[in-house]
Amino acid sequence: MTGELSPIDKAKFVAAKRAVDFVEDGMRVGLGTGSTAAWMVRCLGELVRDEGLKIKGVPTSTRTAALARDVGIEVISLDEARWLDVTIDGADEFDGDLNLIKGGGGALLQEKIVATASDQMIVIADVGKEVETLGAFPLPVEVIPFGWQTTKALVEEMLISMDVLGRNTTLRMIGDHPFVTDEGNHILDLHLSRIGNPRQVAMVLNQVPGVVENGLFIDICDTVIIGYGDGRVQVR
Ligand code: ABF
Repeated sequence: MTGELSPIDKAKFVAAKRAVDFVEDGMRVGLGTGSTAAWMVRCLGELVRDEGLKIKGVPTSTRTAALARDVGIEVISLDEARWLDVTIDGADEFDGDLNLIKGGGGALLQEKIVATASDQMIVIADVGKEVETLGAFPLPVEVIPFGWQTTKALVEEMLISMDVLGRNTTLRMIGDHPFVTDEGNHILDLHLSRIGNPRQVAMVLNQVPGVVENGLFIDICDTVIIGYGDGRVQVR
């Protein structure tokens, strides 16, 4: 499955492989989105096929659902699962308090719902995702298409009132068209450089009419598994 991996892919793979040690027979498992999570789904599929691991997977995006089915994992909806034993997902950044920025892949809404509906949330990430302070990665904010430009202006006003650095906000595009999430929404990317008070920013962002959810995951992640290019893994 792995062949000759680049250091970054090796780091992602070893973190993903270590994470599946936390998955036991009979578990309902939230399946994350992104390239690191994809390695985890593949590793779980191998255990399902080769060791008869019995799990039910709840995907956090249509692309993760397709991959999970491809590798032989039984996929169910969150409504069928109701609650999950563990969710394993990637991240764009994590800090010392295990607060995260997620949503670089545009799946933050389902990811946050699934992660919150889990007894345990495990983040798998290459060491490059670790930061002192969140914010270098643009913060994704999911907004409904109706009046998105007004929503964008209100978000910018809110940032100014909170004296948050940066404040350059862009509509995420795919080619010439706005990116559309699995729920049919758009994503604003907030280029804030550094977010000194992520808990407060997360709370206030969701008060803005038109904002559906933001990519700050505060007090949701329980464990981070960090992969290194030389094959080392650290569980924190
Ligand atoms: C996903 O994992 C997203 O929330 C986040 O953007 C992504 C990280 O992607 P990758 O693992 O490819 O670096 O859950």
